[in-house]
Amino acid sequence: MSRRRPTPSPATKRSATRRAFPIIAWILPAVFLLVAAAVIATRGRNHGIARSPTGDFAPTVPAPLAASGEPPPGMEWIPGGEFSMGCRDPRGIAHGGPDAMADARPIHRVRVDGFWMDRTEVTNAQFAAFVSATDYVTVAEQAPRAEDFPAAPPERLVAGSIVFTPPPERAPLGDHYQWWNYVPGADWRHPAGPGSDISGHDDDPVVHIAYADAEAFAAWAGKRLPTEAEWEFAARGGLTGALYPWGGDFRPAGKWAANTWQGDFPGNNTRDDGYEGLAPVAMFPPNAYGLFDMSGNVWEWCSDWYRPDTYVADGAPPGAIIHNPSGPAESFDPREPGQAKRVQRGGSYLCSEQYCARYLVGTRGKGEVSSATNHIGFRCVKRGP
Ligand SMILES: [Ca+2]
Ligand SMILES: [Ca+2]
Repeated sequence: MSRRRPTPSPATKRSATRRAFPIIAWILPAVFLLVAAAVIATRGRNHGIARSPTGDFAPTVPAPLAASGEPPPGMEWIPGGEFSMGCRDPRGIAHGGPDAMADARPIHRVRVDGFWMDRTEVTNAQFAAFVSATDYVTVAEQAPRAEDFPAAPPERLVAGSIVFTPPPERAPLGDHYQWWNYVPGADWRHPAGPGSDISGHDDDPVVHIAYADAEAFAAWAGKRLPTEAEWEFAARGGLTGALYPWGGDFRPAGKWAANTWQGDFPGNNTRDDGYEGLAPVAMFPPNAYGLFDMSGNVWEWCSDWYRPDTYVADGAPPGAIIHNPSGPAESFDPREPGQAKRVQRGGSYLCSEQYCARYLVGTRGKGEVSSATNHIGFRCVKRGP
């Protein structure tokens, strides 16, 4: 049997409204508080990044696969799993810098298998052991060949590398020739050129490393260079959409978390983080996977060719999960279309929010494969069980 609800009279409505008012007065603030708490909780889980309406950063899901056997010396187990790869436009956020970082979008879903990764950037001592065992000669130690540089005068075909040389005064940030110089005699043993050396710097990351040098070391060590996806998965340390390998604050608890640049780039380095140039490896806390200096100190080579549209051109439909991506078949950088470039990740001690905020974990860098400088190094990975 159903009972028809009587139509209330205006007086009854007013009476009901008066009765309901205390309830409304109680419910509305409660709903507001619940919504506010949910927003705060969501921001907490995403380490300072508010979710966009598209919800493009989905939770990182580490794989359950555990490491088996003894860890290789100096390496950490990275479990692999699913994560959202890329970076939102960081302009406007604190320390986000002036670059839209368009080459790091769309943010997309990737799965990588588990692997071992060097805990630190490869050091001078480690590279010296490789050279001692193999008599390897780096690209920077070899004179450029005339057939590769037909327009260069013979006196310019001398071995050397590119060294950061800060100008005495403020320089326009659009002209990097103001602070990069090709220095004859600069190489991994002489980071600033002839007259400099690495004595006492065994634990500094090795620099002036061209891509072929990094590959040669990795092969000798029974390792390989990471793919860009492996590198970013490892750098994120299991966090979801975080700005940095350690979370959402550039300086957690007021402490420096990476070796970057403070002061007016490129002429005034205030070295507030304790280091004007290179820091020995592992001077700042590791991320949750036990990896040091994934942000800052030296750039790290990855095995992928660089294209600014890699994430667009992978052709994956929306929602697809790309498994172990290894990058495009060939390099193309519209800014320097004739140069073959590989991906570099993590930024360096020269990264500044004024100029290059690529200490942000999802951002991408690139380098011409034969060009070494005194802020480019690498670390290796090794396939796991
Ligand atoms: Ca510094
Ligand atoms: Ca680094």
